[in-house]
Amino acid sequence: MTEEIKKTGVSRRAMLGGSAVAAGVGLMGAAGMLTTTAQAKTGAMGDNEVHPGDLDEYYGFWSGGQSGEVRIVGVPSMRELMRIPVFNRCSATGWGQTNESIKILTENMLPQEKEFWKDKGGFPMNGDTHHPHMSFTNGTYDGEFIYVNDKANTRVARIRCDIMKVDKIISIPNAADIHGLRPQKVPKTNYLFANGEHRVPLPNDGTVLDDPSKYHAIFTGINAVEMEVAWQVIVDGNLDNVDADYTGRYAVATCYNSEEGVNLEQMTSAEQDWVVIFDIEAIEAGVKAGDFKVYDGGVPVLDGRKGSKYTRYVPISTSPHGVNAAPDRKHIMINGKLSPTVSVLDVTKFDALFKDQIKPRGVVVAEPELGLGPLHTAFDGRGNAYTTLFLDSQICKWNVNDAIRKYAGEDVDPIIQKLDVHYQPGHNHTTMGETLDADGKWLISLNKFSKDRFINCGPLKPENDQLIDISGDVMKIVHDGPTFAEPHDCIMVHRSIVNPLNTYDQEDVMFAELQAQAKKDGWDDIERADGVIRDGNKVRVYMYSAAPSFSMEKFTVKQGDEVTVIITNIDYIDDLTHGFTISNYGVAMEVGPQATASVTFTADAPGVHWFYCQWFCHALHMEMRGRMLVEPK
Ligand code: CUK
Ligand code: CUA
Repeated sequence: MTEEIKKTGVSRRAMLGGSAVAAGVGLMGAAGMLTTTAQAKTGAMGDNEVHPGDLDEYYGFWSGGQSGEVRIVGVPSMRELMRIPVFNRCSATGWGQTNESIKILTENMLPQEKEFWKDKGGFPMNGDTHHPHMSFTNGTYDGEFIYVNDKANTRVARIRCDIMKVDKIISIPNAADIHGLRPQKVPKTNYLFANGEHRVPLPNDGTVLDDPSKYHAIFTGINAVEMEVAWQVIVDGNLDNVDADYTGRYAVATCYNSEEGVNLEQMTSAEQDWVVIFDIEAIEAGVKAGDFKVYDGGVPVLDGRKGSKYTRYVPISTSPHGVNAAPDRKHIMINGKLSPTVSVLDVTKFDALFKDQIKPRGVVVAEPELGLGPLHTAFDGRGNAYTTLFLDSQICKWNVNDAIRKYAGEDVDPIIQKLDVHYQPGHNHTTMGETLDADGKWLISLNKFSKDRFINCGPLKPENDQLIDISGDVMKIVHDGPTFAEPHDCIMVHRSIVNPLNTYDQEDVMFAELQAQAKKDGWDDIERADGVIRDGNKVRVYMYSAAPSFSMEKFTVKQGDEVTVIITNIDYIDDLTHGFTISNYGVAMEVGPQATASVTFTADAPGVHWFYCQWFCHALHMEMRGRMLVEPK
């Protein structure tokens, strides 16, 4: 989130050096000045203490931004518990190297992507995850899946919460650079809504180049069960963030750059941009009626530009950013970014809007002025909203009903408290706050800059996630937590909802192909598969592992063979993961308890190559090793 900085032309350092407010005011006008500031002192460190041996009450799922991963963080202790590789290459687990992960990374690529990546390793090694969200049933989390976008390579991934590994990655055709992503909440997550942020020609095959008037932004509905694109909608402007409502019928996306410009000046010239409201039922009817065209990927693309029956455009001050549906089922917050306001939309007015009984702005029921740079809003389930103010480096707590009363002309101040955070917050989140079960216990502020909060670790500084106790009347910061690039967003889910397995299930679908191959190669049970199968220059090496040894102490192949090593970990107790590393071959993978994993490589280097278990598993872990003997040609 650096739009403000680019717009003002002020360097990050200058922004942080106290001129943030000045720059912001210059940018937004005097109207952006704060009116009231009920500054509360922070303190009371330790309120979030989780003593050794005690467990956290919430699972936090943090996106990893340009690291391409998703992280599991215990809340309120803020301990990082696990990293889930998604779009990145992971040296520890072999994600991006094992045959199983490569299949997931490549099986749903578009034909032209396959062609492009053919000589470049087969798939991209990077990703940019912004928005992790759990699947819903009846408006609250159901513990099944986490979905996350990849802005860098226009993909969406799904993580299985039983094993905390990715099981599906899909490429989104026609769109460019998926940013906003949200699951449908009611009746359940049938759809994921995905915003293609950047505008590109349709099709983007080189026929149209420097003619931005022919570029489009695309909104995508993904069938979340099958993980395939259901339909797409062309919109005016570009798309930023998106949320789904609590009726299941509508999705709302922010648009900055309604000007459809291609440089900063053009993108921020208009006073107003808009949000686009999508009528999902109307879109489904349009697909049924054949009211679409087909470009890449064989998916129906409907025209949702202004005047379409599938969408409505509600004018909002320039460059709105975050979209957040409140747990009152009724209100959706549009965060102003370059405007000091949050616009509150009333979902119950959307029907009338689509019937053209009211003007687009008629769905706006409040627009409180909160401070400089509102980006995202969270909720406590008690009628209060918490908005990050990027430029002011504050969280503003305000009352939604009071804001509505004020908009209607009453003399009330909706702002309850402003709390300094350190520094420049992007997203913020409350425990269960993006569901009907918002419980108002904890608020996290994901701050883009840590500046002086930690000892210096070089020019690249960590970010700073601050945990805030919101259970009382006054917000209190209780913890600073440094993070590596770049958690844009997170969710915090009560631990009663998430129930991961302790060991794999050998019958799991992810092992089906390996089991079928083992059967063909003569083993009824992959747990006992142990031997070398030669098939021309293709060699399959089966072994199993039980602490502290592999079933094979050596195997022999010929230089130039294409070798696939297939390992089943037959240990079935908790916490007994083995690994398989071949030295000087760049090969390493995780083999979890009761899991089977495989890796394929060419045995180019002759000689003796030790393979060893790289996951500390036993007192004799160092001895858990064997030799690959590669005969020279
Ligand atoms: S965006 Cu980064 S702070 Cu990608 Cu959700 Cu708002
Ligand atoms: Cu097995 Cu270390």
